[in-house]
Amino acid sequence: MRSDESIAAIATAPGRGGVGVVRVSGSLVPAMMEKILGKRIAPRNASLCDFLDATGGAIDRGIALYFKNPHSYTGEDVLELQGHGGQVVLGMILARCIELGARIAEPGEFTRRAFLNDRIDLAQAESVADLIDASTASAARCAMRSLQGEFSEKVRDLVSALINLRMLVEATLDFPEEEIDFLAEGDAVGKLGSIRDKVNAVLRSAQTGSLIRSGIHVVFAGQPNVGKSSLLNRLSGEEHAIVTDIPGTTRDVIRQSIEIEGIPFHIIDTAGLRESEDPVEKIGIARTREVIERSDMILYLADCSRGLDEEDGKILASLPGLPRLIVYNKADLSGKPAGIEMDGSVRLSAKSGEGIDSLKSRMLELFSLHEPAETQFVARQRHVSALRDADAFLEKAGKATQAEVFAEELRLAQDSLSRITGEFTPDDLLGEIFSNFCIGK
Ligand SMILES: Nc1nc2c(ncn2[C@@H]2O[C@H](COP(=O)(O)OP(=O)(O)OP(=O)(O)O)[C@@H](O)[C@H]2O)c(=O)[nH]1
Ligand SMILES: [Mg+2]
Repeated sequence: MRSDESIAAIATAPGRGGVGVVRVSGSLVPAMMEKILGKRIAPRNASLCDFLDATGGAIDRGIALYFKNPHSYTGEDVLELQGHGGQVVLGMILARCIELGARIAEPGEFTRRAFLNDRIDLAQAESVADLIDASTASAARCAMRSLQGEFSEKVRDLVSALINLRMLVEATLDFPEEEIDFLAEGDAVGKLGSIRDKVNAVLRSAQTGSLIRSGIHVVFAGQPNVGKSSLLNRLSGEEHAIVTDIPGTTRDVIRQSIEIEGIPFHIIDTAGLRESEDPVEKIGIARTREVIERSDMILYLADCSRGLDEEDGKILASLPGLPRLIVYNKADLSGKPAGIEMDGSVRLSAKSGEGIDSLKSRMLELFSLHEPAETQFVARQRHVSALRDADAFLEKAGKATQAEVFAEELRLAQDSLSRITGEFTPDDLLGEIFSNFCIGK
């Protein structure tokens, strides 16, 4: 992948549409413009032009936009040709650009160039893809906030606080005889503590941001016949899962995505857990155990008239230590009111729908997602890990007894944070990040 090559791609989604866009970026753009449009057009003006083939015949007529470097998305010369949105005609325009020396862009290559030319940092570049992939309006708003740089700004604040502290400590290293006094006077330990608090606050936001981006995987577990599939159907509003009064009805893992106050939840209905001799049901139960391991939370369902019995106790003890919510179903049969209990469990009826709102509210509460959308930004697991690493280095710095060690841990913490915005990111990671983008972005 060479940055001195000009790249071209169809930027609009495949299919039919009123308008389709072919985008070109690179140093060949001015020369290409003369050939395709028959003239040079002024930057940042919409020009109605014929798009010409090699013989001078018109392929299409549309709007051409020229962005002169560095004032463009990629920071290079960019030409956008807005033609009619048909795959054949757009393919012909693209082929003409290739004929004139551009090559087909790789996925995310326009955004990668924007990053390499310092138009945006890495967290912002990732939020471009997150905005395109957002599955709820909240996720889109949060991605937009990251794209505007809110998350990057928080990270940069942390980095500059660390740099200040490092300067203080490194000055101490230059005057070793004054070591103790210098650190004490400058309150290095106090400053370290306040930076750690800030790192942890950003970490919590990033964890939430990562859940908003990718959604929360909730697995329904419980004994057979307690109403797991009925609850899935109730929450999704459709009859996805088969419901019968025969215990052991569900065998395959059934997945359905829903939205609660803008947060995506991926609900997974599973085979009821019990000792079974039925070979098919046994496979279903093994699969249940596997998906539980990979989920973010367990919603454990029990029959409200029975409560948690000995068998439930055994099953619960065997489940991994994820956030869990106990739900007592079939409230309609028990005569007890639906709602949230003192211990945080929820009583509801999948059949009548009573108590479903309480359930949704508890699901949000479990992840502190009650008022997320207005201040939140999106984040990725990669960012969460980088913040955790930074915190671990700061913790080690706090235990250091020598100024050299203290300074080194601070440096490592700073490097971890810089991975988020991309000042310190290996090439193969960049390759992986951008390869998940769509073509033309
Ligand atoms: N009265 C009442 N019946 C319910 C309620 N929820 C489920 N049922 C009934 O309970 C039975 C079992 O429901 P399912 O949803 O299939 O239960 P399940 O937990 O998925 O069962 P398995 O797939 O066998 O593990 C069915 O006859 C449902 O109609 C409820 O809230 N009230
Ligand atoms: Mg079921």
